[in-house]
Amino acid sequence: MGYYLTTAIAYPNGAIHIGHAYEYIAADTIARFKRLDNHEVFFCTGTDEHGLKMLQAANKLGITPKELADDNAKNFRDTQLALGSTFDRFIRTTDEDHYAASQAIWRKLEEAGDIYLDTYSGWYSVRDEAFYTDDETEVVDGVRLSKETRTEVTWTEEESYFFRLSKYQDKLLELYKNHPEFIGPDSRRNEIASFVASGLKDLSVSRTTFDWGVPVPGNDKHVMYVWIDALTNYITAAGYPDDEEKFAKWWPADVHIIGKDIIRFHSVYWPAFLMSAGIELPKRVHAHGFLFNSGEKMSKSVGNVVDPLDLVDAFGLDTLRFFLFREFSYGHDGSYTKDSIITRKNSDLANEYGNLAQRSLSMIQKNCDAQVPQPGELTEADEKLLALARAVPDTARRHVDTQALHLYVEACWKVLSEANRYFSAQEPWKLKKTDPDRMATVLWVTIEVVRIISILIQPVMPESAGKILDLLGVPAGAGEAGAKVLPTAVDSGSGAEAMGAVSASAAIGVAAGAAYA
Ligand code: ME8
Repeated sequence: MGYYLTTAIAYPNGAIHIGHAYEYIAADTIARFKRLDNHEVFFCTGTDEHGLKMLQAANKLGITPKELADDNAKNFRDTQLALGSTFDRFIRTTDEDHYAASQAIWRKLEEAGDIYLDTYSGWYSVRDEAFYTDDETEVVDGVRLSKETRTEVTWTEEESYFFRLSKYQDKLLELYKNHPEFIGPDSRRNEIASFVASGLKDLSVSRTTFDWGVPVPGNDKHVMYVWIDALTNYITAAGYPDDEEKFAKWWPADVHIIGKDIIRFHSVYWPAFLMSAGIELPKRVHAHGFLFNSGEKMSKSVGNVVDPLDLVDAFGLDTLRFFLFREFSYGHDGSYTKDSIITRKNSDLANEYGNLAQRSLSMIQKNCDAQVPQPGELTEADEKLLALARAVPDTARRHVDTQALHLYVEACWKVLSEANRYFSAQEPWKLKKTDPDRMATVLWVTIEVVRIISILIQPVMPESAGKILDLLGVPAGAGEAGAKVLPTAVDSGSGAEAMGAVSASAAIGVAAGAAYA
């Protein structure tokens, strides 16, 4: 089954920051989870290179916007790779196929009678690349700001094409009512529905005062409003308009992962454009919260922009990836400090996961000839723990499908906590002398749980979970029909026997612990 997911495409007008990384790592985790669960995945990300914001940033540096975009798009791409992102396409809105797709959708909107020429006068925020009405702005200390985003707006008056957004008000309200899953998390839906219900004005969709954009077909004086071309990236990547086979395979997208500040563009404008063009709507738009550094919004002027690779250097990639979903609800804002990362690393990773793996594996190494032990008859406590672990794949699937990544990780950690309690209560180190068969069973149950959770958590921590699976002798093959794929964890009745020898490395304990030391 195919699964198409996207991130927002970032403005490459500056450096990539931890807020961007939060989105990329989340999307990558979902992509990896879906692959593990035997879906064919298409994961698209990229950069949004047109518009006044890019032009102004380039002017300040004395370079062309294309030069600025080339430099920074490379940085965004390389950083995503360094964050472990497994995207299938990195789209740049200056790509040739994207010009073709943007012009094709424009013509569709025109054919539907939804584009007309008029004059725009109103407030424009370059920071947001958004238009605001008079009452959506206010003057503070002599500067006019958008009330919602607090960014400066400037008066703009020019000939412009308009899109008949007002025509889609009722259809959009119907969409939110009939497909409540279209906007996630649930809490965002009402906010959007009441914005639409309060009345939609037609949208200015072209500019004439600069030319850094996709030319409007048939009128070279105009370039498209940057959001028209930006949103279109999602269908360009899926093959629109020429590659019909590809488009049929991937579109509609399963989910657009975005931040909360751009939900209006994705859940109001984008579906309206698609309805007008007669193109199917994406199945879901999920907005995550904002990430703050020690409670402060990151900004270049405050000088607290955090380079995600600095955090990777300081804590390790898997720790960072894990921390983001263990610490915050994927939908709400979150504030982190270096101390909060260290605490999670020590308590959740080193203690609950690393130690459990290390203690059970080193006992097997020493006492069971480094072979997965044969379990004897299972007690109620054994059965209870195994049942808990075997229920997690379905729970995880459910949470990943609604992008509740924190609940997916939490479900895994609940089982690990339970397994730690079980291990302490069973005291296998004492059984060694009194009842070696029972010791073997306890060790088998424990590593069976470690195996299931390690398989499940690979999308979040590919390297560390992979290392533990290697120690368990679980063969690689995630994404194929190998033993690391998710369904194995479900039909795991005979799971541990299939593992074979645990790593014969004398460093077993060290290596298992080292994943989180
Ligand atoms: O909005 N925490 O680009 P962008 C979490 N080009 N997420 C954050 C964040 C933070 N502190 N700061 C930004 C744009 N983001 C448009 C998108 S899509 C067709 C066009 C998120 O570079 C933000 O919400 O300003 C968005 O999803 C993404 O990073 C890119 O932001």
